[in-house]
Amino acid sequence: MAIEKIKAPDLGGAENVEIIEVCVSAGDTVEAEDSLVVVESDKASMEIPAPKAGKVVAVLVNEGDSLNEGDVILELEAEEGGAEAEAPVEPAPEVKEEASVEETPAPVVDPQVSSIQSYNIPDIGGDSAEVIEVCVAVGDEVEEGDSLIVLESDKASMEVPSPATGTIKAILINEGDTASAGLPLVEMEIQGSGVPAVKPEDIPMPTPAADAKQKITEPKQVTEKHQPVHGMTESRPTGDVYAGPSVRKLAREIGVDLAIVPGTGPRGRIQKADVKAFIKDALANKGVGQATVGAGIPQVPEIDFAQFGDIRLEKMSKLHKVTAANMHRSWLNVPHVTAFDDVDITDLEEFRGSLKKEAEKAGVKITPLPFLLKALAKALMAHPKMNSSLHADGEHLVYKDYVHIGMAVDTPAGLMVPVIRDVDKKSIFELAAETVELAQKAKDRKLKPQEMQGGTFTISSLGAMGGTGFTPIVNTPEVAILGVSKLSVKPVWDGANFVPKKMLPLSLSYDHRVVNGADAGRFFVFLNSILQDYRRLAL
Ligand code: CAO
Repeated sequence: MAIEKIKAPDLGGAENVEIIEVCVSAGDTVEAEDSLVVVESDKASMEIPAPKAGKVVAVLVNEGDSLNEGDVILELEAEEGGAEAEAPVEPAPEVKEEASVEETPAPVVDPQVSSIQSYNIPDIGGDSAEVIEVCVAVGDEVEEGDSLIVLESDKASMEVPSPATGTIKAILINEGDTASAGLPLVEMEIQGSGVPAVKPEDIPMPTPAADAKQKITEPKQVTEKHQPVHGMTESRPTGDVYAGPSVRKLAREIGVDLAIVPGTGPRGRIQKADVKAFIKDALANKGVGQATVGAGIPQVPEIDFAQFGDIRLEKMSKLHKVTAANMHRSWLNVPHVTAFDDVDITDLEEFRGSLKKEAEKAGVKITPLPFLLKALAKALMAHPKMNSSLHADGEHLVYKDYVHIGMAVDTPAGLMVPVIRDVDKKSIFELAAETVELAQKAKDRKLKPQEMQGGTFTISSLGAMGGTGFTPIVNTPEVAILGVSKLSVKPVWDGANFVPKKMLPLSLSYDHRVVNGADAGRFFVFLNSILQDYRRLAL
């Protein structure tokens, strides 16, 4: 039997596309069309199928390699008379000439005038694909290049970017619809003279190839993904579930929500094995004799509430569902302990008050939050365990030499946690400006994924609302979170008299696998000593 070298097909003209999964090993028998490797760019992923049936003799590429057209992927002992795929490889979606967008002479626009433009599905390099996600809502302001929908076929998933900057006026397609080139997609209000920046048929379609080009100059940043908890979440914009098309398909077929499946692949990518392990776990837990084993989680019985009175059903938003899943995961996985303290911030409040005019001049509003952030950064640097994470192997702690603090923000769509980077290096005024900016972006749903990643600790402030204390849930893989409640004036005994003091209730929840009570106690005392006497920040 002949041994054939199976080469990479045309990847749409792109070079150095990353291999994110090698689906076969030497000795495997493959059928024509079975996936050999998966390549991926920032916007799309594509499986390269076997051109014919046979036995894999040697795999010549690895995960993480860059692939170019003509590179040998593997050696295959082809079955005699074995079925051949109709086409040697799944054709890469056609790369549209993006130049057509740029080359269109820019119309003279009057920025005061707006117009409604309709846009259709562009050429998606095949007959049709399923709409697996609609990423925008009516009223959303989108920028050119923001994702409108995500499409998925058997072999590829891809995002359709907005062709222009404007406001979504109507969405003409739904999740689950079958999309094909030319079908109506959205209507947008475009600011300008009424001439669209790009013609509808010019919507540039990202392809693995097109994105791979981008990747050469802008390598994807490798960042840890945080699991949002306690009602906080990263918004999961389009495709934020990091998985290839075949994994998505498998998950859909067996009804698994990928948002709650932990990925063990490179950069946390979810692989088929992860989905299977997840199912296995779920099945193992279900029906376990709780009296003897104790590991199973008893199901909450389903109740027909309508028998007690009128009810109405309201669909939970995607953000809400992701938040719920992540809170549940953290609550089940992390042994939580919460410590409470009331801190005397009378002096700090006086200092804050004295900065009011200066702050106004600098164009910022100063709440207690930036002071808390700054004090936290100092405390985290002095107590690095509180800024660490438990390694996935369960045998190491990962210490981080940076202090990036996530801030829970209440938004109409749900809770989000933008991350303020390098808090230790920023001034109070800078932190005040950044918290306002990030909170606004969160409320406008304008946060970019990287603005919600990389946090080392989280602060959740309910101080403006009220309450005397709460137990925040750790934002795994971080190991601690600070909850802030409402400041109140309380009588404090100074040794001779009761004097009125402004007391701030704080609650510190921590992961008891990593942080001992004594670690947390020392950290809390250190933090509170700064808040009580802000001059200590300079020590
Ligand atoms: N005690 C008393 N008053 C407080 C306070 C506290 N602990 N913290 C803030 N305030 C005051 C502020 O000084 C401000 O007062 P003025 O308007 O008189 O100056 C007012 O409350 C409103 O503050 P704010 O909410 O605009 O600003 P902030 O910096 O305190 O918080 C942000 C910003 C984004 C954290 C907040 O807007 C928010 O979204 N909080 C909700 C977070 C949340 O939901 N957490 C729970 C998540 S887990 O379920």
